[in-house]
This record gives sequence, structure tokens and C-alpha cells, in this order.
Amino acid sequence: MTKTAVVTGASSGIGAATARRLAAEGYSVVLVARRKDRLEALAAEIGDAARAVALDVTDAEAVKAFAAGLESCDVLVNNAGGAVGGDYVAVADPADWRTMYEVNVLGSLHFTQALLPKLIASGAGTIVMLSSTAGHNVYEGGGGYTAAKHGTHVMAETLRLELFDQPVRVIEIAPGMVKTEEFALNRFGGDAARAAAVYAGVAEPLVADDIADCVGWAVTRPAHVNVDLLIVRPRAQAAQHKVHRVTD
Ligand code: 8X3
Repeated sequence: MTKTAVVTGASSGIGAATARRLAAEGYSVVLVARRKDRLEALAAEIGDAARAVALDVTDAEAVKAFAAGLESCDVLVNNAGGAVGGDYVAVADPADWRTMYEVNVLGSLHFTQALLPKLIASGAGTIVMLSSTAGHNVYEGGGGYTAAKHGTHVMAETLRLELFDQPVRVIEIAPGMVKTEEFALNRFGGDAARAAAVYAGVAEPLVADDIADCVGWAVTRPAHVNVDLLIVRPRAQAAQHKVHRVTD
């Protein structure tokens, strides 16, 4: 029987690339995000293996209703997330911090709670938590985002303990600098110059396909193999603050 994978935040970036990759691996893929148009375009591109479901991961009731209508689930990729703002703790807007916690942490909580019975019933379920190197390190101006991503990381660690006797593995993938269409642009409220500065002079940042490749590899290991954590950075980013930039 074809296995089903649910990918949140599938309308762009790492989520979209992961959906394509899992479909190529033979999964029937359920694409979840808020933007219906983008999801439907991606589902059409992938073909019969994909279907689009527009919903907001922060809406617990909508997630429950979605899960109730799903016949089965073998893989859940909790990818929806993102950063809002780059302000110092002293002046950051609490609303930005709340948004980041709601999407990165509670969004993953809603999907995990709603789909866990089906993941267990599959006999070999997989939860992939897309955290970030921001879930393992901190940096100036990143307080709200790193706090939220540390939350995502902690959820993965806790779940792995709590599910130790269940047929569900928990894989955390923590990317560093990944150049996507929207991550930095969303973070800085559409300020293209500020977004471009994030990747300035970095010859080869990671791209979404690099992370989708990691998800595809980890998920297709035999069911008894739990890749706990993959920290993945571009070669040019030796550490959060140590980035090789080439200037003219
Ligand atoms: C993105 C990594 O360095 O922008 O999740 O926080 S970073």
C-alpha cells in the first residue's frame, strides 16, 4: 500500500522541496499550508501523488478536522515555521515572539497530537521536526526566533523519550543558512535589501533541495534506524557567526 506523508509549510522553500522529494520516493503526499493557490500549483506539478489542503497550522481545530479526514499517515514533516523580525531583546515586539512560538512550536504540536494515533497505527511512523541551527545556538537579534526553534528542538527530544516504546521515530533536521525565496524576506517584512544581505558574498548557501535530500534520506532508512539529529550547514558557515563571505 502506498504510504502517506503529510508536509506542513509545503507552499514554498524546504516544505515544497520536501514534498517533491517524498513524492519521488513513492509517497502519497499531502501538502499543507495557508496559501491555496501555491499548494494547488505544486500539487498539479507533482501529479497524482499529491493533494493540497489549505489550513493554518496555528488553528488547532482545523488541524484536528484535517487529521480526522485522513485515512492513514506514515510520515509527518513538521516544517511550517519561520522568523519574524531581527530585533534585540530590549526592543523586540512581543507580538513577533508570540507569532514565532505559535507557528514553530504550537503548529508542530497541533499536527503531532492530531496525527500521532495514525502514525502509531501505521506500525512504522516517522515524525520529522524541521528545527534550525537556531534551535542549538543563539545570536544577537535572533532572540525570538532562537527561543522558538529551541522549543522545536526540545519538542523533538521530548517526543523521542515519550515514544520510546511506540513504533514511531522522531528525526530532527537542523539546517543552517539555507537560501530560499521567502525566509529572509518574511523575516524582514519584505525588505529585499536586508534579506539579500543575509546571503551576501556567500558563494554557495544551502538550497531547499539540500534539506529535502536530508529528509528523503533519513525517512527512507529502515524503520528501526532513528537518525536523531542532523545539523546541516553550507561549507561556508563553520558556525552561526563564522561565515565565509567573498567581497569584490
Ligand atoms: C535559519 C538559520 O541562522 O537564520 O533557520 O537562524 S538562522
